[in-house]
Amino acid sequence: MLFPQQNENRTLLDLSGFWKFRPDPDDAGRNEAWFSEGLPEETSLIAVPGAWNEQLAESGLKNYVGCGWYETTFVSPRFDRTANRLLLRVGAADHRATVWLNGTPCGSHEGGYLPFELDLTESLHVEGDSNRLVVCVDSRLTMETIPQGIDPGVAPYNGSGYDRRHLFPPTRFDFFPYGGLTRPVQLLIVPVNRIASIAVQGSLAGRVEITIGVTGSGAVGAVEINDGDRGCVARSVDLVFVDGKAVCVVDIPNPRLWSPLTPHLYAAVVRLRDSSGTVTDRYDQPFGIREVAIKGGILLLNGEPLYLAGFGKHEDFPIVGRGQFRPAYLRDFELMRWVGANSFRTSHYPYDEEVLHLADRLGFLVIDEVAAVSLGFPSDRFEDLAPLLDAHRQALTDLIERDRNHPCVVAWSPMNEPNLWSEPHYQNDASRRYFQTLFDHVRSLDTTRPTIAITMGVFSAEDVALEACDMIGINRYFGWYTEPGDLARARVSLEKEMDALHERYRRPVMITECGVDTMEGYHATTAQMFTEEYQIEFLRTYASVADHKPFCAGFHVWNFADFLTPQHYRRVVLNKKGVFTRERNPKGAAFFLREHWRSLSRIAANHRPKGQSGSLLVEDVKPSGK
Ligand code: GCB
Repeated sequence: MLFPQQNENRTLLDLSGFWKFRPDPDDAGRNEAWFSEGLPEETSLIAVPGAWNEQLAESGLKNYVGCGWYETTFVSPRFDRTANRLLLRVGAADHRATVWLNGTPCGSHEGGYLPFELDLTESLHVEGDSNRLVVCVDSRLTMETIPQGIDPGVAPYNGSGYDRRHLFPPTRFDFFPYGGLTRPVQLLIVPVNRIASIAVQGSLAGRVEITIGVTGSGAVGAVEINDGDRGCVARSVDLVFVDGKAVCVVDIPNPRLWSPLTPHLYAAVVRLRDSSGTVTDRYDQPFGIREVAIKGGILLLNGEPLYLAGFGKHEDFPIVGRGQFRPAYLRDFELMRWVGANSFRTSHYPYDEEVLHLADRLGFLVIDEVAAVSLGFPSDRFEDLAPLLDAHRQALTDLIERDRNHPCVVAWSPMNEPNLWSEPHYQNDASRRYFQTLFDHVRSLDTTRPTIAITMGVFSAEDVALEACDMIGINRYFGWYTEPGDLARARVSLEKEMDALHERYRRPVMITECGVDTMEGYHATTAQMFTEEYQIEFLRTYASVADHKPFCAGFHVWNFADFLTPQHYRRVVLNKKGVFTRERNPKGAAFFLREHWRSLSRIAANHRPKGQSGSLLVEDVKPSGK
């Protein structure tokens, strides 16, 4: 789905602001027709975008999982209704939304974290009149949604005696289940016959293939490649659309490659013209030219070995929750650059599109993940997995369609830690087929990026999820959840496992998570869990293992910042594994990583984020001082 754009053919109206809001724990709203009569009297105000939980905590919304009704009004804009449509674009409604305009249903959407559009034109009042827009957002999850929820019909304890209800609010995952309209809600006035999709793929030689999808018929198109101040550097011949699609190839002479050090962006400017030659639609699609490949078991960017240094993150901020928070996005990039990271993972769901635009512009690499976290399968029969598999495939399709043009995206992650709870119905032919189908699906949509399977340790190298992927990501907590406090044993376990994975698969292996809960201000002279010194020594241990294995494609610390979790005795409000606090203040580990990553020759010159200084001449890892 195209990111919204304002230009001479497209108008963008922002509906951000304070809307009326009412939670609906009893699901009364539909019976009482709140969608046509408007929300009942006792409503709160709510900021859109923003999760409802923290902003309305005192009204009882802190741990609320259920339906919430939103209402706002807008005046019908002036536009030619024969030639244009008015679309509603929702950046993300977590996790399901139904929309009414002036009491008429306009459609619904399943799945959070990803955008959707609905056509409002037919229900729109005449120009100048006010319209009532009502959106019902439901944050409940089921066993057939991505992410999955907790099935109330299933026995509370799993095969290993682990209580499925152990968290409050109950979730399958270790991050807070925020609900609401978390990303922008916008109105778009777009031509009836319009550009609906653009996929750009460039080769290092400067050959660029552009695939364009359109709605309607009769249009002729053309593409120009713009290179900022240099203006147009290549243009296509006229394109005729067949079945709503056209493909063109253009050559850019002496292409400037995208890399973290030189995040150079071009724009593919696509125009549609009608039979009289008038431009009827235009879309400027940014893209970068770079190549990600795996050769001889090594991950490469533009033909050079790539070492990913960075973090697993979360979209989690005080008060807005998972809501859009632009100043914080920039601050996080500032801090990642300061600390010497060149990459991050969108753990455990697709992030705001604006984050990816920033990563393109600022030169960071991204492992892009869908929200399939801690999967649990309902049976040993592949046929019974169909509803979940459909939702999972759809989430991947939507993610790839949204993000495929971002040069920052270096790999697709179709899941995080399936089988976290040692659920039954795993590690069998049905789950093997499930993963094979998923990875095949990703490859059918994009062959230009590797897939990564991110697993935890129970089945280690035997894990069925690893069989069909291109790269292996391991989340390991030796020295924390196992071998607590014992970093010497942790090192041995980590080395042994990485070597075994390499031996068996000969694919790049990366540490996608490792970390320890750390209370800022706690100190000790000996290895003592929860202290700042322990976090430093833990990360030093993992970094030294990862940095010295040529097949290791990187090392991501869990987590960039402390983040809110559901309530549980093992979390003191937050998961405290952040290298920064939730407010983005550094713990001691931030200074360790800054020194370490700056001295690391494996983060080659062109993979260091722009502005990152440090010697590039060091032959090998230089341990940091202590
Ligand atoms: C993991 C999960 C992550 C958790 C983390 C932890 O393996 O992928 O979601 O937050 O462990 O801190 O336990």
